[in-house]
Amino acid sequence: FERQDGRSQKQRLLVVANRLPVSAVRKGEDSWALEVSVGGLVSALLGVNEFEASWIGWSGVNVTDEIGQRSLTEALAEKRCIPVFLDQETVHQYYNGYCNNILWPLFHYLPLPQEDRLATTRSFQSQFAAYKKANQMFADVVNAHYQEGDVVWCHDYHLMFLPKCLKEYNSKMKVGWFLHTPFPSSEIHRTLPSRSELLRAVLAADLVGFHTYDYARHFVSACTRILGLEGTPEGVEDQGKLTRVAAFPIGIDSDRFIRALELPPVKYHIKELQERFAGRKVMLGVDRLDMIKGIPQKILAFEKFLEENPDWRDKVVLLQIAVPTRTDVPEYQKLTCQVHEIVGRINGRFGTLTAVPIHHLDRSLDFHALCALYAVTDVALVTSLRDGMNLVSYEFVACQASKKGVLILSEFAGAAQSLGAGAILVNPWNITELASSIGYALTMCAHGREKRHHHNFLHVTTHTSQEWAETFVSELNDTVVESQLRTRQ
Ligand code: ADQ
Repeated sequence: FERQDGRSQKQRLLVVANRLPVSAVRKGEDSWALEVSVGGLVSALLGVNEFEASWIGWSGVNVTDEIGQRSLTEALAEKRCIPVFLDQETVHQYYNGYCNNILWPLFHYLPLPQEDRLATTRSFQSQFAAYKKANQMFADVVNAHYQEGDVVWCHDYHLMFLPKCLKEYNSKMKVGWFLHTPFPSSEIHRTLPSRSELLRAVLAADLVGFHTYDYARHFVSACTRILGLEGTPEGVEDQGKLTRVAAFPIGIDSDRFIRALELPPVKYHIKELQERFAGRKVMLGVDRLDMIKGIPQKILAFEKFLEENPDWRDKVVLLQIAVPTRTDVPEYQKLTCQVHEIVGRINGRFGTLTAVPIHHLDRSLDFHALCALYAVTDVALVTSLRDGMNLVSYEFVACQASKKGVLILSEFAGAAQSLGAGAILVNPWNITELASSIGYALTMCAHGREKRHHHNFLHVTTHTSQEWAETFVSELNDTVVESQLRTRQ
């Protein structure tokens, strides 16, 4: 990267996301243990080293004392992380309330039940106020660390207000915003009471990015229909100011997965798993335990498959790894119970004294164990009801160079647009179709599997997270130049 002053050095990048890529656990008054967190954004940005990047976000812990805040700030600095300290009430209203109860379901086309909606509407104003307050707190920290020439990259639905707050501080700051979830149809978005304010806040950014062209189109439609602005092929125009809107499909650091398969601990895990499940086909689901991931639908389809295909009952096993998230939210607790109940019923129906058809783990796996699981899998099941992209499908493909297993993929995941030709696409709401896809995948001939795998592997290894980040940042740099040119004209 060539800086404007002619010095050639890495671009300074401030990545701002709700959560830092590490979780902190307090070990003493001034000592902390830091652990890398699980999640799509973290996985995507782990391999990006093209920039001199610092990460700004909430540490996930409530630290009110000065010693704690100072020592955590120092500990995080070693990981190039800068904390935003949010008080408990703000977290409750902003994060649990506005982000997770309103924006997350709505952006995934999941309206809340009517009675919850009424309760939500009553507390809506206070949650939205907390949302804006929290975004302002993020902006304060960004502004304190910003140096001229930096690029600020805001992430996700938690921080839709941030571009506006940052531009109010400094209109010359280069600000990009990227959404990791789908952006829903404008007809869904328009049900949001704060629809206009949120759209205007995002439009303060210089560049707005989405995983797919469809999400970008929905956003532009929302701006034209709700705000009455003009949509152009480049984005959205408001009184001569253009906000660029485009699709930047995310990827993974595929080399990291491919290299991991050669490591002794991963090889050891692979051997163990092969011995453990010898004579059975392995099906795999890896998800955060979230209603958007379609885990009950996946397991019910597997049950239907076993019901209709008794010959397969002792020849196939489904490993479902579901890392719990948002465990304090009642809907998520209900989902966990529901999944446990279905798994228990199926294992009761089809299990034997020596084997059960479903192994369900409520936890996260370390990277090596995850790679080994991907490598021994015959069929991966990604059945999201909606998903911005879905990186699990990419990770599975990266680890399948020798096995060439089959990917069953929801047509409602963004990944369906990139891996669709190499996967079996399904509507996860249609349990019958899903069950027959399982049979199709398990019996697919080697040639069919190879062809599909080749298509997907090529995509996953050429559309990486590095490329995603570089493309976004370089477009952001260009966009600013363009808008400066516009002002001069
Ligand atoms: P997520 O909803 O978190 O991400 P996804 O893209 O599948 O979904 O990424 C999950 C990540 O967490 C993967 O890297 C996976 O390996 C890891 N993970 C999940 N369960 C795990 C487990 N049990 N053990 C260990 N690791 C686990 C959001 C959006 C997605 C979008 C990403 C990136 O919802 O649609 O693809 O951001 O933009």
